Amino acid sequence: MLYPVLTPSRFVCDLSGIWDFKLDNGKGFEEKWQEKPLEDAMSMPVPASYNDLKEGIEFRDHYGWVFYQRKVSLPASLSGQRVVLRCDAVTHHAKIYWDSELICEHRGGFLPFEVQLDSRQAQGRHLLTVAVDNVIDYTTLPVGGKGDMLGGMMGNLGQQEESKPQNHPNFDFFNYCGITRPVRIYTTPKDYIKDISLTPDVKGSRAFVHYEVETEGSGSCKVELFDQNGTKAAGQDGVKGVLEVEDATLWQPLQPYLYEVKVTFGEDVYTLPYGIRTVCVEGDKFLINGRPFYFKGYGKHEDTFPNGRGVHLPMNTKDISLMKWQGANSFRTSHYPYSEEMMRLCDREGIVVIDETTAVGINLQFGGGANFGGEKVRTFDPEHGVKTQEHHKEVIRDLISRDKNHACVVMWSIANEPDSAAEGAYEYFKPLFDLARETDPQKRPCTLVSVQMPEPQKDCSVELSDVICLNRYYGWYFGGPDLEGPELALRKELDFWKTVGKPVMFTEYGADTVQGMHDTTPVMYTEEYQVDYYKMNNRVFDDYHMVVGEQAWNFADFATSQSLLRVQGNKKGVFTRDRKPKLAAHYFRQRWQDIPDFDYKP
Ligand code: BDP
Repeated sequence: MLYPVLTPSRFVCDLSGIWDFKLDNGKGFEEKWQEKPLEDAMSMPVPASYNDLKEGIEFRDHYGWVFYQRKVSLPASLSGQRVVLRCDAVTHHAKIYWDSELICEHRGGFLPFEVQLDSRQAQGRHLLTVAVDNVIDYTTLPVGGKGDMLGGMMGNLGQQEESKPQNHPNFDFFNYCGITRPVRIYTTPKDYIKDISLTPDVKGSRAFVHYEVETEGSGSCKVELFDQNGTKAAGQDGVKGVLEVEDATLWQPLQPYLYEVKVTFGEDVYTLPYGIRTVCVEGDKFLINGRPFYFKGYGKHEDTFPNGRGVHLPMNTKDISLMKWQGANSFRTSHYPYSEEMMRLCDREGIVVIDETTAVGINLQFGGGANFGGEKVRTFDPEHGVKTQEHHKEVIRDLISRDKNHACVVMWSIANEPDSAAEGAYEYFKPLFDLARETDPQKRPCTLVSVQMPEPQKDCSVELSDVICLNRYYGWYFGGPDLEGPELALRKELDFWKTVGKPVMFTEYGADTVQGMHDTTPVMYTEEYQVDYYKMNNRVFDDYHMVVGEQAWNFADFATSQSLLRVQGNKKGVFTRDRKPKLAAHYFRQRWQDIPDFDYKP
C-alpha cells in the first residue's frame, strides 16, 4: 500500500487535531452514538493513545469500545477526483462511520487501511466517527486472555469470577490503544497508480532496479529514477521493466543514499525515495551489499509519555540520534510494525531495521498457561489453543505490502517468542514463512525470534529461519545474580547453534535496572549490574564467529502491565523512558564505536 504523498496529481489532507471523544458505557452502538454529535464529549488529540491522557484507572484500563468523532468539510475542488480516507493505525479494531453509515471495518492495530469515498460522500460536510475496540483474545494479534478465560487462575485466589471484564495481555508492554497514527484524506485521479514494487540487483558498479506498477484504469506508464541532484539516472516505459543505473550509489548502513523513483500513469504521478542495496544470507553470514554485516543496536518500543504508542516524530528523531551517538546501526520493531514515518526516517538515516509483525503472545506457556480451569493449554491445541493463523497471514501480507520498498528493512520477523518447539508449531509456522517468502518481491531473509527454552534443538526455527534470532536472559531470569554459571550455559547453547550452519544473532538480552541505583558490589537492578551483565554476554558473543549481531533489550524503559517484576514499567532500558543514559549506554558507546559495521568477524 502506497504512503500518501503530495504530488502534482495528488492532494493530502491530514485530519490530525483535537477530536471529540467518549468511552463507551456499553450502550454506544445501541444508542447509535455514531449518528449524532457525541454528548458530553471530551477533547482528545489524534494521533495518540488515549490511555495516559486523562486521569483515572477507568480511563487507563478501559476495556472495550471508545468513540472518536469530528466534522469534515470537503472542498468542492475535489470533485472529479478519487477521494480516499486512510487510517495509518487504529489499535486494535476499528469501525469507521461516515455520517451514520459504516464504511469500513478493520482488525489489527498497527497497519494502515483505507476506504474510497463515493462521489456523494466526497462532497460537503460530514460527521466522521471512528469507533475503536481494545479487546484482545486468542484470535487477535497481539494475543491476550479475556477475563472470562481466567476462571482457573482466579479460582486459585478464591474468586470464582472477575468483578469487571478486562484485558490480560499475553505480552510485556502496555496495551495502549486509540487512533495512534494519522488519519488522512488523499486524492488521486480516477485512473491511478495502485502499487509499486521495486527489487534491486547490483553487478559491479551497475544497478538494476526491477519494477512492477499496479494500475487501475487506462493510461500509459513511465518510470524514472533521479539522483539526489535531480539528474535522471534511468527511465523506462511500461508497467513492468528494469531500470539500469550506471555508477550507482548504494544505500549503506549509516551512509544512506536515496534516489527518487517517479512513476507516471496517465495523469497520475507518484514519487518515492528509494535506496538501492542488496541483502542475503550466505552460510553463517548476513550480507548487505555483499559484505558481512554486524548488527549493533536494540529491540525498541513505540512508547512515550503521554502519547503512549502515538506517533512521535521528535522522539523518533532523538532515538536515532542517540543510536548514532552510541555507534549503533540497527533495531528491531519489537513487537509490531512501527509508523511509516519511522520507516521513512530509517531509510534517510541509514538505520537497518528488522521488521516484525504483531505476532507476540503466541505462547500459552507464559503465566503457566492456566487459562481454562487451571489446566495447562497447549498453544496450538485445535480446540482451546490460539486461533490466529488466518489473521497472522493477513498481517504478513499487509506488512510486506506496506514496507517492501524500504531499503532499511533487511529481514522480516514473523513472530516474537512463540511456542516454537511445541507440538503443532511447525505446522503453524511453515505456511507463514512460505507466504512471506512468496509475497516479498525482494526475497529478504525471514526469521522468528525465539524464546529461551531448555532444548533449543526442538525449536522449529532451526529449520524455518534464515537467521537464528535468540532472546536470551542468561544472568537475569536464568541464573541471575550469578554471572559465571549463566556464562557457561550460554556457551553451551552457542556450541549447539554453531552446528546449525546459519547466522545467529541476539535480538534480546537485558537486565532490569533502576536509574540512579548504584553499588560498589554489583547487585541486581543497579546500573553496575546491568553493565556487568552485558560485558559477560558480549564476551561470549565475541568468541563465536557465527554470531552476527547484538540487539540489547531494551533501548529505553517502557510502560507495561503491573506485576511484581515491574517497577512502574519494564526497566531494561539502556536509556530511561525520557532518554537519559544509564551507565550501560556509555559502556555500549565504547564497545560499538570499536566494532565496525562490516567485516567484524570475517
Ligand atoms: C521477552 C519479551 C519482551 C519482554 C522481555 C522482558 O520478548 O517483550 O519485555 O522478555 O522480560 O520475553 O523484559
